[in-house]
Amino acid sequence: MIDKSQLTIESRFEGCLLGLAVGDALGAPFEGKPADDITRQYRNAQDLIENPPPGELWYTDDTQMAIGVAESLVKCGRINERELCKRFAANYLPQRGYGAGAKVVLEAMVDGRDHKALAANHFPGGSFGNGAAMRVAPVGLMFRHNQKQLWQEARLSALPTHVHPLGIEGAQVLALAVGIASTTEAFDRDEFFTNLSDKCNSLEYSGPLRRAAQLSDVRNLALFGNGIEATSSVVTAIAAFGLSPYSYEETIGNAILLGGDTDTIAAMAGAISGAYLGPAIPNHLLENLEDREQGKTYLETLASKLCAAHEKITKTGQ
Ligand code: RVK
Ligand code: MG
Ligand code: MG
Repeated sequence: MIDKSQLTIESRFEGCLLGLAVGDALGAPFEGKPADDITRQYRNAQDLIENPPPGELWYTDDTQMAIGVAESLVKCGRINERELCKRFAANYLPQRGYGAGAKVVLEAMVDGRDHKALAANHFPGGSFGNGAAMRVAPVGLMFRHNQKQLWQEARLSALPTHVHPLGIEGAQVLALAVGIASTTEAFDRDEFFTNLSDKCNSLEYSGPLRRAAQLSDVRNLALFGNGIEATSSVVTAIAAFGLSPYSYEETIGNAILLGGDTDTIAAMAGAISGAYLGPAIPNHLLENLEDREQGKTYLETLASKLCAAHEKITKTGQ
């Protein structure tokens, strides 16, 4: 077992945000492909990590929206709906590739139309896509010291776009996985999955989380799903981390080899892995991550600001 007691909190915040962005960007070229197409090209996770598609690693909506969540937490110290929507609208770039319903809601936000009505009604009962979970990692970091508050704040971070209970709970479970990973010194699989499954309200999450605790063969990871729905991707990402907690490369590589919603499953798995391992992302990937206005350097600074905001709330007991 690897002892993480020497890691600084800040290095875990940075590992998490960069881990999310690199997982998202490396998974993006494979999004929507069947697993067979990817495994014909790559023998295993290590092969994919060592031979990524050529060119810059360009992140998608997952990272773009996680940036908005982190920025709003830095500014307000907690989820403030108004500020969060303001950040989502200011950062919206359609070419990052959004979910079909999320696009409609975000464009209403940008235009100042009634986005709340769209979030509630565009899909009957609201969206159960994984869009609230893919962006929630900063909430897990910010409230890592208080699981009850983490659970409530993750819910608030979902609501502007995802009001379906399964869309919300997916975000809560993923935030909790990040929070626990970021405070864990020596990973204990049973304890990790029991903590998560005990907190769930829905069997859709608690059942697969209990099964993920028993997972030992990567060939069975696909049983957890590779879809765009929160229930077929959130536990998959957590299970990918649980299979290889000692290796960022294995974690995101295995997530991408599943095919389907590769950018998002790798983003979520990468965020958890980075929160646990800190600086563990291979240099050749990190150096290739886009580094313009809100690229690598911006993410590093944002992680540092989020860490300062977290330390402020833990000192003041907010
Ligand atoms: C393009 C029926 C529903 C539903 C409901 C389905 C980006 C719809 C990211 C919908 C992620 C899709 C992903 C995604 C994140 C959701 N009834 N179908 N109640 N709720 N769906 O549109 O932000 O890649 O097919 O809310 O959750 O990389 O289009 O977006 O992979 O799930 O999109 O849900 O998507 P949305 P999102
Ligand atoms: Mg995406
Ligand atoms: Mg995706």
